[in-house]
Amino acid sequence: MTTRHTLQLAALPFAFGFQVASTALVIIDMQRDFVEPGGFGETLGNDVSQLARIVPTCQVVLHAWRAAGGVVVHTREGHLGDLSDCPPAKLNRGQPTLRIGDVGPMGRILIRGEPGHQIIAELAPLAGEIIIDKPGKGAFYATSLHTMLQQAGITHLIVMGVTTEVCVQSTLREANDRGYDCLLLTDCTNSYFPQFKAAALAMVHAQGGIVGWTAASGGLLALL
Ligand code: TIU
Repeated sequence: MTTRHTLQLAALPFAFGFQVASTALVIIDMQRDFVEPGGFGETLGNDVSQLARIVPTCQVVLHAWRAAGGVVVHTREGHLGDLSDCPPAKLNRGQPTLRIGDVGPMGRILIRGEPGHQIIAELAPLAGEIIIDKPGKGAFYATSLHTMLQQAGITHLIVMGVTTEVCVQSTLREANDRGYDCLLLTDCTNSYFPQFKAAALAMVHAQGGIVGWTAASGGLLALL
């Protein structure tokens, strides 16, 4: 199989056609701040063990995608040390136990370069893979992602990561508006709230794929 061969993946609402050569695997915010205790996710009051459950499946997909020769993009949500890229509306929202920039057990919460900002070891980027540092929920806002994807000839995205209804859904909507065909892998994304995950998945593929496609990873692995 060449990477230019068109593959048809069974998905909702109908088959997702793509070529590996023009598709990127986009892994959203699988960083310690969301997945491990003591980070941003837990300071917001969430049970982070929910998210860790998808890690083995994400790892299998990542290895298969790399073996197939596909482009890989990793994103990380985080801010500059002086918080100049963090709007007060985000900094002051809610009643977290620690705010963005405060010192926690994995360094300063949601700050670039701190231990909590690192992608988890199981999904660590390899040299040559794209890493997008983003200050917002969507991966296209205030980043060079669109330019980098265009330069790489990417038209389709296969998306996984956390959390389904926050950064993943924001990124899918941003990508959809920019003309990308997007597939979300249902067993490679998770939320702190199961009901929000279910609703977000349904919102993506409803109305004939108003935002994109959804499918479990098994079909993709079989094709690759
Ligand atoms: N809180 C929550 O569900 N998510 C985030 O704050 N960021 C991401 O989804 N990455």
